[in-house]
Amino acid sequence: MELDKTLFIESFKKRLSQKYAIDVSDATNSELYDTLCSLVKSSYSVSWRQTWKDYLKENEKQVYYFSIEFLPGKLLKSNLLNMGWYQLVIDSFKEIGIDFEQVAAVEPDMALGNGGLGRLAADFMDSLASEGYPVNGNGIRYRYGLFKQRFVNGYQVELPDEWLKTAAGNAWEIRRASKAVTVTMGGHVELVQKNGYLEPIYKDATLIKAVPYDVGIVGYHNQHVNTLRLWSAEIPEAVESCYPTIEARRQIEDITTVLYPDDSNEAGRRLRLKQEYFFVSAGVQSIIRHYKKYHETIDQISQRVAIHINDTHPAMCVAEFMRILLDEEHLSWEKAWEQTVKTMSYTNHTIMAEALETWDIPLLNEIQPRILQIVAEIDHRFVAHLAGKMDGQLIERTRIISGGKVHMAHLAVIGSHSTNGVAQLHTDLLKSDVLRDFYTLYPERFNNKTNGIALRRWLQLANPELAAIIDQKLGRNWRQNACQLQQLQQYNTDEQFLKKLAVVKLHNKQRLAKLIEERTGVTVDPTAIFDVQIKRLHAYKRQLLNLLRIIKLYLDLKENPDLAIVPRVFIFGAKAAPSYHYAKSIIKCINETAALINHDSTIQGKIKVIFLENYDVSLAEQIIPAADISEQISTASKEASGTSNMKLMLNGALTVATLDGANVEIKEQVGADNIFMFGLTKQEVYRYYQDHSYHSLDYYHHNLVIHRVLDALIDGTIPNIAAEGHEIFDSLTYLNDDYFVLRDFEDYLRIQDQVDETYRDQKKWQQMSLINIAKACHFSSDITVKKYASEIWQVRSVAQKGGVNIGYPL
Ligand code: GLS
Repeated sequence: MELDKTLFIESFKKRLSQKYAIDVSDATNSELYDTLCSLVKSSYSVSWRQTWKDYLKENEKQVYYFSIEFLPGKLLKSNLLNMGWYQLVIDSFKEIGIDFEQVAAVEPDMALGNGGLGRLAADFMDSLASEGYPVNGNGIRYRYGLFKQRFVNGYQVELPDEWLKTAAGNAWEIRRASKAVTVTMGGHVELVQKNGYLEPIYKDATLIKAVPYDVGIVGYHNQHVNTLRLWSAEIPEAVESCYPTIEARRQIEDITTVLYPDDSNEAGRRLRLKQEYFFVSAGVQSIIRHYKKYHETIDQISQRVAIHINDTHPAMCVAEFMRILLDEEHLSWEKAWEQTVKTMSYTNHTIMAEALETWDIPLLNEIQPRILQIVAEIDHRFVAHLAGKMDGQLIERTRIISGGKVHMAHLAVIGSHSTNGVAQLHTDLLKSDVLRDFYTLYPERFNNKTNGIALRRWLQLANPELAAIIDQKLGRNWRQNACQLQQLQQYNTDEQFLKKLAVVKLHNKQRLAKLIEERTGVTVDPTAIFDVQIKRLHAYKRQLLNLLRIIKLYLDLKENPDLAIVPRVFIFGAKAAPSYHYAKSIIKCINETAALINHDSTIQGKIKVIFLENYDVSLAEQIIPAADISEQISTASKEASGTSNMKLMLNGALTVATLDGANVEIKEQVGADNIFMFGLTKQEVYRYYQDHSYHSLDYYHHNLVIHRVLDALIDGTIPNIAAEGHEIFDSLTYLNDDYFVLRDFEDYLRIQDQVDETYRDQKKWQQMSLINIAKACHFSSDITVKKYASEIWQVRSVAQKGGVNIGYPL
């Protein structure tokens, strides 16, 4: 049925009455939200079923994207946008006196990820559906999402995120008990000869019921709906009686209770390994079960199935796939291995040593002994195959099992046909350093896929005013085809348009200023530069470099309150892993510096420092459109790609950047004149590692500015940081400043002065901003996933692009 306002309002009221037996005027926001979700879901479910049927009918090759993290945030608005319902719902609600924003706010963020890695997976899911690719997500349905962050006396405190227990719960999921599988863990295994095969006999193993919860991923205007399947651990009915106590039950249910709150840091815990095996086994089993339903033989499965290993956490896919092909399907080792390698592909997301997972052999044996046997056999054959052909040391360095540990990245590279990095610089580093030996062995397997972002969420939804003025110039087709945003460049001298850009930015800043006032009580001036650093708190991301500059500015202003600087509001958003002590000390120092500066009237409010609590996807959507400056200041070589850099440029912020991760490609796109670059290069960083010539203490002793700023951390200038200030001081001086903060400090000051100077020329600023918006389309995840589809997975798009909106029925 054609959707119009009258029809929508009628259907909405009817559904509200059916579900809750009330009228609109009596309904709470939760009831309104639930009713709206119910309507939305029943509409897209028709397309969801159809998408699935089309895959079957066409015998499509399907991809399964395994990721231990998915970070979608809220889904209501993006579902409405993709269905073509967004404006209609807003207008309809207005007509019947409902505040849409308040209803949408009821939805809890689906925070099943820590940061960039999980958010990338969510943007990919959106783009894959929007481009009509047959790709399914496979992950874990954590009962608790990423912790909620509160500040108490400036310290980070972590509270549980009971997202499923909120009034709204997860409106989008469908529990599919009939699709449950059993995962076997623990115990012992023996191989016995049976009918000419080696059959594993498990003893004392634990059986776990894996129940899938499916979330529909709605494509943009194409009636294509993919599935994100999240697994939950339960006790199998058949063995319920074996778990008579709450404690015993908890052992099982805990597997999918918490998301490990680490980013680029390996949790290193037994439960984490159980989580990994649990979702890998559940996912792989259900893939093969499904495949067998429609195919008689399994020896060509790689022609119809691709499995993507997103970072090393799902690397056991390699061994689990082998286990099923060998133990259950009785393929020969050679045949099984050939199919496994052809099926698997792997993305590496970091070069941080602590994030390259390894597991102790006894631990893997305890979690799944059969998997260890298979990994050991893969390792054995790998070594045997190379012996005599390759340098012995190279073989030692690349094997999967060495030093008593299982190296997951090695398993992922050896067991797959493709390994990619997430920005050119990162991929180059994989080839030349981190995975160099593997690059020698398998050069053809390595490729780059620079990350991307979903423009729908990060522009159309997050910044509707900007999207509207773009419509005025380009029409609406860019919403379908991101590349068209490039055409904005031609308005670079259109003063009226540049002024409109400035007005939109001001409005966004006013909105953020209001939010800041509500949440922190601090008033900020929307005409000041909004200087934003939002990302996980990690030493390599160098929030400290930013803080040191803030302290310098403050000291300068104390000395000379009339100092002519452009007023700035420094805005931080960052969670630290609960066990990451140093990162938490940095949070405390930023908060205390903020308290000092924000309450010191002698500096006339020229600078303000705002650290917003609980940075998450929803907060990002409010901060990013209001940013003037995007701080991307990691030590060169450490940030694999970054994605907030792309989101911020898309919203017109100018980037202050080191030559790291995707910043390099951003610079290539916008040109050196439209970005503020500074700092060491990757080569310079590596040279320091080699010749050990960096002595940070010298900078403290010989650079008066650095001396003065660092002293402020320990001499009481900033109150309440006696311990944390010393900890940071020591790390930057006596412990030789691992991330070259002091080395890059002067250059950072230089570039920030240039920022001030540029901001004074508003026309120039807006022109630079415009170029950034126009060029951000190169980082659309629609483009990125197309490359994954054609170059790694070899799958085709099966949906017609809408062109004009193909309406979803009511
Ligand atoms: C990360 C990297 O640190 C980011 O640079 C990258 O953008 C992201 C997605 O590829 O992956 N790796 C990681 O473990 N967490 C990340 O955010």
